[in-house]
Amino acid sequence: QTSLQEQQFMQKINAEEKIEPKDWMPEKYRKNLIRQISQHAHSEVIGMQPEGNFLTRAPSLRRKAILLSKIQDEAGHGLYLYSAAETLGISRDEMIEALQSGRAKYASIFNYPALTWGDMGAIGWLVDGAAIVNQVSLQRTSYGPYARGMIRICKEESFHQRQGYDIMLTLANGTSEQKAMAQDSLNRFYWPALMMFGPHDSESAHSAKSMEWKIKRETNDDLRQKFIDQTASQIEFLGLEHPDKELKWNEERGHYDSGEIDWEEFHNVIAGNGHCNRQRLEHHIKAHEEGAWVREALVAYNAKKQAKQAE
Ligand code: FAQ
Repeated sequence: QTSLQEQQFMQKINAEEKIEPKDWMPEKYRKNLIRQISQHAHSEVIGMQPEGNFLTRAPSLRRKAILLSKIQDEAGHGLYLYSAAETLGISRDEMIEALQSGRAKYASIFNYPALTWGDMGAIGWLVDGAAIVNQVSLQRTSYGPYARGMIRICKEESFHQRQGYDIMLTLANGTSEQKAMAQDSLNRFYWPALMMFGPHDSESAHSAKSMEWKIKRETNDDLRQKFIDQTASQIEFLGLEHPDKELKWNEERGHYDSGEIDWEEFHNVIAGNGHCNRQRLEHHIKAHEEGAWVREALVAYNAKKQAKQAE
């Protein structure tokens, strides 16, 4: 039996009104949001590592400045998202602890290594590209602070996607070695980018409830299909070979049919056994420990300022 509060909550959701931090909400709605938003935040922050690796190896000052600014944006996205999750009554420390102990996940894609400059192109184009498809839909999520965060994040992600595609265009139109590098990056990042959308709808543990509560507005498979469709013509424009040999336009559906994802690989990576899982977490822990003095200094400074004001 649903309570009056729950009925009013559902009426709001159905009327497309946003749920705000002080509104009543079912405990499971709150928990599910904390799970999704905090994992989204962790992805943004861990996601800085593969690209950070190439800051000292960018081929020109211009490329370096662009990459640096893109990576800094990701840090900002992480911070907006942590703040949005904090409005639901969880602390930053608790979220970081869940990440570092392996209880909380982050996007599987960031457990793949970035090996060449071409990967900077493929990450911006495909990883940020997949992120945008998902996040555009989340601009209409039912929780106000999350929806508002997504609007700003999407604007920045579209610059990221373009800078990645620009790298790919340069490589694909360059020497034969550069074109081969672009092809290799596309081959390695295409399938992991499709995995970013999560398991098939039929396997997705949280989708049904998240769709009902309008936390998610489109399903994993529908979003993945959008990404497959938009990427096909982008690959063609680059003059590269499509990594999915089974990709075929389906006139009746008005979409591309595609080959199957290697789900065993997906499950292995999210279980912690990807190429870089251990390295990513170790790096995060090290950076967090080394930054402890900054956090302590901030607390001390604020205490001093408050004591002065109280005088
Ligand atoms: N990787 O029941 P579902 C970015 C987990 S954007 C790892 O379908 P849900 C930008 C899932 O958490 C990337 N884990 O789950 C950037 C759940 O596990 P749990 C981040 C995955 O939540 C670019 C279990 O599997 N974007 O970082 C993955 O309904 C470049 C069952 O799955 C977001 O997070 C995966 N790919 O749907 C930054 C978007 N897929 O929690 C730097 C917001 C599934 O029970 C550089 N999130 N799992 O232990 C979402 O839209 C959703 O959470 C989904 C998953 C669609 C990711």
